[in-house]
Amino acid sequence: MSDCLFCRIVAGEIPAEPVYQDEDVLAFRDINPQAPLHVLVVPRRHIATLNDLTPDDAGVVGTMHLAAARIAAEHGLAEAGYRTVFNCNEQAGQTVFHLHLHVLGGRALGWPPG
Ligand code: DGP
Repeated sequence: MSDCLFCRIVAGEIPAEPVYQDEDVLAFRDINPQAPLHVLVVPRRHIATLNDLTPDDAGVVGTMHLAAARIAAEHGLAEAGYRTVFNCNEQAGQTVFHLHLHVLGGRALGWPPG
């Protein structure tokens, strides 16, 4: 989808700071970090929201979580802890409609989120 921001990042048309990639997912630093580590893990294939997942997407969603855990470990956060978040649609604050898993860590994170 040429009008999707994260599709354009995946295609290399818009620069981003990658931290992990494989054949199914790309992870890059959030442009507006909310914690010392704030990475977005996205599927290379366009999926708009969690609501749009099908059973065929189970593998890529698993890969996204494996990437998140790997990134957290590589940044020394496995023991201290970190958070993964999917925002789905407007009331949850989703602003980019290409599925993305936030990986946040490096500070104490409040609960519940706002
Ligand atoms: P969400 O609110 O869950 O849809 O999160 C979207 C995130 O995307 C938000 O934390 C900011 C980030 N973001 C928006 N535009 C860009 C961009 O051009 N580059 C990068 N790296 N991140 C972006």
